[in-house]
Amino acid sequence: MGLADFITRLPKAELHLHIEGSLEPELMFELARRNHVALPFKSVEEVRAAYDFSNLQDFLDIYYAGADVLRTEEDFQDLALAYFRRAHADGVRHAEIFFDPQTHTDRGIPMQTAMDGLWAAMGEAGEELGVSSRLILCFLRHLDEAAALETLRQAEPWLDRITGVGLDSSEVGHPPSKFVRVFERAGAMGLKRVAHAGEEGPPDYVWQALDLLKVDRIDHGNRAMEDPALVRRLAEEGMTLTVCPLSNLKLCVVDDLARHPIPAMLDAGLKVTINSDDPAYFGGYVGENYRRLAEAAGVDRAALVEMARNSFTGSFLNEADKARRL
Ligand code: ES4
Ligand code: ZN
Repeated sequence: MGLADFITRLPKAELHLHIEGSLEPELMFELARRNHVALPFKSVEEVRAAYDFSNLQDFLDIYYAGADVLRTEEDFQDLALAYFRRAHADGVRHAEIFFDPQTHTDRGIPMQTAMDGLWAAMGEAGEELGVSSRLILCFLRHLDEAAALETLRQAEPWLDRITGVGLDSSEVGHPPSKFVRVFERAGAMGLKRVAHAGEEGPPDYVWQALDLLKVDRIDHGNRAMEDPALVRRLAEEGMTLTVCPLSNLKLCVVDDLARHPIPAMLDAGLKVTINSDDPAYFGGYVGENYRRLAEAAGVDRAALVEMARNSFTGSFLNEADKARRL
């Protein structure tokens, strides 16, 4: 069997996916038209040409601008359903999706609009595609602690729909320590905890995510490899890392997929998973991330299987559902 078919047939979970980052330029134009929103681009080609990033902030500026076309419950539902269809075609059986409520509430879109649209799509994904899913509410770390606490308070009516909280956006200068009380409260509410750490930020931010935020997973974690004591800690704890190869390439976290840290992470005994992060912006969904990494970095099929297994064991499914989905 060829590599592409092998990867498609491998049962996978996706654990690091920003739903707003799955907004393809075609849907962006459709929603702009539907909602009478002016876009700073004339064509789909012009949008794609703008996706040439030097770092995380370059990307975030355009990602937040794109999200402005999302106005109604139906928009969020269409967005998420399009993601689930593509993920399903790649052999994804379970997806834990991030959303950034502050990106929407700060422009006057009520929390309920995103919550109902995403929830409707999650129901359809389960019924029509057999793809199970969970929702993770992310706090924007460039905003302050009070804003994150207010967001958590606003989410209270939907706690039955939310599995966990995460921390994303501009990393450097916004350490995990800024959100200790937010994550404490989320933990007390029974929510799982994850945080982006060590994408652009130093290994110390990964230590903080573990020790101060008490995270259940680390999102990215690439720069943990600079600190041998941290690598030992992550390996001993069996901590799942949600790594995103094409994101790392597009945001210049790595200069060449052939030098991606995943092979070294696996050698160190880390529980690595492969994910797409913001697939509409970074050039590929999860299958493409597996394929490009395997081809460029010489990761063999046994290692691909190991990472696909890690995606289930590191998921927030209960043990019976993990076994059923695998
Ligand atoms: C993100 Cl790649 C990445 N890093 C941090 N925050 C984000 N939000 C959406 N994509
Ligand atoms: Zn991310």
